[in-house]
Amino acid sequence: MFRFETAGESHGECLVATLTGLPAGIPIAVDAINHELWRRQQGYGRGGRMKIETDRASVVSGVRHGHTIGSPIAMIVANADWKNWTESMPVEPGDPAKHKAVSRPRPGHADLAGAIKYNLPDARYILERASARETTARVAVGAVVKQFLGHFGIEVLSHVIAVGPSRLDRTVDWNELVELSRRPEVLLGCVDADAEREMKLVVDEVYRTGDTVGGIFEVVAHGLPPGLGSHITWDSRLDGKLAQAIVSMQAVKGVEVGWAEEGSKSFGSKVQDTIHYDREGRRFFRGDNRAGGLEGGMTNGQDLRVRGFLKPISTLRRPLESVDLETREPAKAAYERSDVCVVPAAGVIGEAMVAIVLAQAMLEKFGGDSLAETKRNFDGYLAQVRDF
Ligand code: EPS
Repeated sequence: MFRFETAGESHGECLVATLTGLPAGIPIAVDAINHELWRRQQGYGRGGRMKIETDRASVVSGVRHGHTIGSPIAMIVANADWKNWTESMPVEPGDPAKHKAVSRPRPGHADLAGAIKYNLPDARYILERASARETTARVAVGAVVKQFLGHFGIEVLSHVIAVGPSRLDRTVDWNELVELSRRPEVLLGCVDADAEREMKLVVDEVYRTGDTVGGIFEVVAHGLPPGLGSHITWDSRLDGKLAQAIVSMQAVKGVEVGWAEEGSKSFGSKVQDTIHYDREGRRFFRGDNRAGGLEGGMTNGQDLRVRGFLKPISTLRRPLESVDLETREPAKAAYERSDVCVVPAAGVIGEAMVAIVLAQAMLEKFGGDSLAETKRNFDGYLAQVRDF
C-alpha cells in the first residue's frame, strides 16, 4: 500500500520523510528533489528563517544506483537553524533556564488547543510540530512522486491567483504554468506581471503595518487519464481525497475543485462542461473545464484544477490579545519571527499533496511492483479507453 509519513520539529535537528509502496525501477534524481525544496523556500514575503536554511534532501533508503528498489524511501532534510537551538531544545532534559518556553499562545495557531489537548504547559512543544516547516518533508515526498508520475506523462504545477484582496481574474493555461515554473526568480508566483505587481503592493503594506496576508493558489495536474478515483463510495472519490490533502496544509482553510464558488452562484446550463467527440483522435473532449477535471469523483481526462484558500499566517509582528498560560492574565501573543505571505510556497506544497494523491490513485488502479509492470497495466488501460 502506498503511504507516507513525516516527522521532525521546526527547530529540531532535521525533518524526516518516509514513503512506502512505490514500484521498483523509477529513476530518481536527487537534484530534482532539491529543486522542489528550493521552490518551496521562495516568494516575496518570506521571513528570516529562509535566509538561514538551504533545504536539501539526503536520501538514506529505498533508492540505489539512481532508481527506486521497492523498499521504503526515507529522506532527511537537516535544519541549519538547529545549531542555534541545541540548548533550547535538547533531547536530554538539559538546563530548563535555557529552554525557550512559549506561554502566550498565538490566536489562529495550534498553540492553545494543542497545549490543552496534550496537557503541556509549554506551547513550544506544539508549535514546533504545527509549524509549516513540516511541509519541507511533504515537498520532498511530492518531488519523488512527481518523478513517478512523469513516466505516465502526468505533470503537476501551481500558480498564485490571489494575495489578500488582489486577484487575477482569468483562466491560466498549462503553457503559462510551465513558463512560470521555469522562472529563475519567484516573486509572487503569478503568471500576469500586472497582477503580480498589485500583489506585491499588498505584501509591502503588510510588511509596513506588522500584519500578515493570505490568498489563493491553484494546482493544475496535466496529462491525466480519465477514470482515476471512483464514484462508488464516499471514500474512493478523488475530489474528497484531494480536499483532505489540501486542507491538511497549515493555514489552508478552504479548497475548491474547478468552479466551486462561481458555479454555486450560476445556473446548470452555464456550469456543466458540454461533451464532444473527436472521431479522428478517437477521444471524447469537453467544451470547457469548469468541473476542474473531476466528475463523479473521477478524473475525466481534462486538466485537474484544485485551489487552496490560505488564511493569513498567525504569527504577527504586532501581536494580538492573548492570555498568559502561567498567570492567566491578558498578554500579547508570542512573536519570534515569521513570514508575512507564503502563498507561492503553499502552491508548491499543494503540488506535492496533489501529486501524492494522484500517485496513490494511479497505484490503486494500475498496481505493479515494478515501473515496467505499472506501465504495462497503464498502457493496456489507455488502449481500452481508445477502443471504448
Ligand atoms: C517555515 C519555517 C518557520 C516559519 C514558518 C514556515 O521557521 P521559524 O519558525 O524558525 O521562523 O518561518 O512557519 C510558520 C508559518 C509557523 O506558523 O510556524 C518554513 O520552513 O516554511
